[in-house]
Amino acid sequence: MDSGTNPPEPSQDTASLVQRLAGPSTGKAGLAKDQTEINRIIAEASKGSKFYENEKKKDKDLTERITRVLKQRDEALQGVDIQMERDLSQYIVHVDMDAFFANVELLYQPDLAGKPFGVGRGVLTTASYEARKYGVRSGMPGFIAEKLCPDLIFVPINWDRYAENSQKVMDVFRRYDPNMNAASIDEAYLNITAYCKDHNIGPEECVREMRAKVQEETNLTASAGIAPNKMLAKICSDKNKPNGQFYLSFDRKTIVTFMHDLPIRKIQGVGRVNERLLEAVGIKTCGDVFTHRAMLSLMDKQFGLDFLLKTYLGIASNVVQPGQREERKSVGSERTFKALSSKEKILQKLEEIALELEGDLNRLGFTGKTVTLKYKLDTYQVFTRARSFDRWISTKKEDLFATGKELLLPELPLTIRLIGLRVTKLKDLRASSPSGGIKRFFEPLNTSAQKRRKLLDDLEQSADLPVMELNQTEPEEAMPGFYEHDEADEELDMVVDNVEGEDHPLQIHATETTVVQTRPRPPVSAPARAFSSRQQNAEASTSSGSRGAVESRTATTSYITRASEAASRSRSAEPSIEAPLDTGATGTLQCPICTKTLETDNQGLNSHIDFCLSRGAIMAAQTKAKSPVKGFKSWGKKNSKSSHGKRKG
Ligand code: TTP
Ligand code: MG
Repeated sequence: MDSGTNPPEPSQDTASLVQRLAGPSTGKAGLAKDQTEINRIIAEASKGSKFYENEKKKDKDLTERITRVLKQRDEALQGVDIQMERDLSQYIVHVDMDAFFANVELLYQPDLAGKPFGVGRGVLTTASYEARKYGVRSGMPGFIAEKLCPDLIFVPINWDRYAENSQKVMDVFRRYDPNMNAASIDEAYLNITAYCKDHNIGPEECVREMRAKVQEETNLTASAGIAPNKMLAKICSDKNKPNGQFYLSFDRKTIVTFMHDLPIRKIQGVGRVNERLLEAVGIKTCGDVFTHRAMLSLMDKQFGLDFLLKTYLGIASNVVQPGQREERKSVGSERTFKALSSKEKILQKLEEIALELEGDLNRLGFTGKTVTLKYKLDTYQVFTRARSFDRWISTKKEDLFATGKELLLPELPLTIRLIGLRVTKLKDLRASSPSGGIKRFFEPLNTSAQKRRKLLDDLEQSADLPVMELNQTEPEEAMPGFYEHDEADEELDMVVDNVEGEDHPLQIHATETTVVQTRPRPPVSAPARAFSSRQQNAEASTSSGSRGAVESRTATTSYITRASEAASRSRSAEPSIEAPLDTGATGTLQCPICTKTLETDNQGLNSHIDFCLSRGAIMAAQTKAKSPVKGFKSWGKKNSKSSHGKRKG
């Protein structure tokens, strides 16, 4: 450093040092406005002293630290650390059967070919691709599907057929990867790296061959995605549906480009709730995550920067393995019915649930420490009451019923439309048995779609479930903080609401097979009716009860919020679409639900219909005109019945 009288040339380094030497009180009141010259004089006067040298060192250390922090910040925001996790060495495949239940039905009823049909009654499990052109889709209540496509043929569910064909399909998949992960009845993840190496073929050829084998052996078509990880493979399997495959090049640039314009909703774990939340902060596509990375880093807790950056970069797990029993977090059973107020009838339902739960716990080989009672009021608010024990509970119906009753009685009188019991804090009673001895079971885990499948299965009261093992497909990482409301519940509500009759003719039993999410639920609201102060603790409050038990209560109101939002939309004009919609072609299309005119293609229209078909919208429509739903009037004209299947009663 220059030791002459002239001040050193100002530079980034010296400027910070000069500032530092000026001391901590440079902001004091009454000082000259421009401190530059004063600071320079102080720096000059201090020069050469030990104090100066020490301050110089400290300034240098701080400057270096700042440089490191800035580098870390930049790397974090660019996802540099995350990029290190990118592994492009494995060929991961997601394969998904096309219109599975529908195409299986076609095997048995070939005259359905080319016709619009749906499988199911109250709620459709799936629809043929012809029916999809009208907006008819899985999870849609039959009465809505019929409005969208008056010629729709309703085919009853034949669960045994799907299970049998699923087994055949999975057997083919297993030849390509013995460790494949059967993610649901018609889809699986595979790692075909070893197979490709052993057979000296490329991944695309391998998958083409596998799909051809499936078709040869089952007469069913499958679509597949090939990518470096499960998330990407799943997105890709949808790209060329039906009967197609999509290969995503295994290079970073292609992957990031692929992700850039992808709607965030396409990501597993981002449902309607998270989609709306992200949209509210400007994130519609995965590319938007990068644009808003600074904001997201500030809101890490709410949005999960790591998950979103990985998503943006197309980084996810490439570990494919069969599902583990340990992943199970709960076993439960619930029933939806027409609203009930009578104590006797409610208790009768509870007893039935306890019996089903006993069966499920024994079948699956679990016990647990916590019993949770769930009920849904006629206002659609959902509450839970739980009791935890310091011992493994008895899985006998009488004991489960007794605990459920203990939790329920203080709540009465109530008017409820759903009651359920669930056991958590599980113990695997078969944990010590050799793996070959484990009775294989058919139990979709975790995702709401899978839950829905089981719900629908029960809804249709089909035969006992055949033996098959399905595995967890919940994304291994997900957005924290926000609870995706289970849309299956809404669909069932819709169906129950549409069943005429004074009594409760439709009773839906759903064996709960979900893995309880570890992410927190949304803020909860106070229950509609007055509770004691202990009970008013909306967030799973705890207090010691008798026998060392812990009680909790939660309430969710997402139904209500959404219903009121949707109800505020107007739908006065008459719909005008009668003909099937062209897939792919963009044009002016009118939404049959809200009657809005849209510049979109068939896919866009379907997404819009999905949105419009929120429970609230239907409820509002029903209130306006009991039957037929107002706004659907012009579609009610044709009413073709089919010999192939039943129409909703
Ligand atoms: P999906 O693979 O989601 O649908 P799909 O096979 O019918 O059609 P795609 O060509 O789009 O893959 O589901 C597989 C089967 O699971 C489906 O045929 C019926 C059943 N299912 C339900 O029962 N309820 C549901 O909500 C969904 C989504 C599927
Ligand atoms: Mg499918």
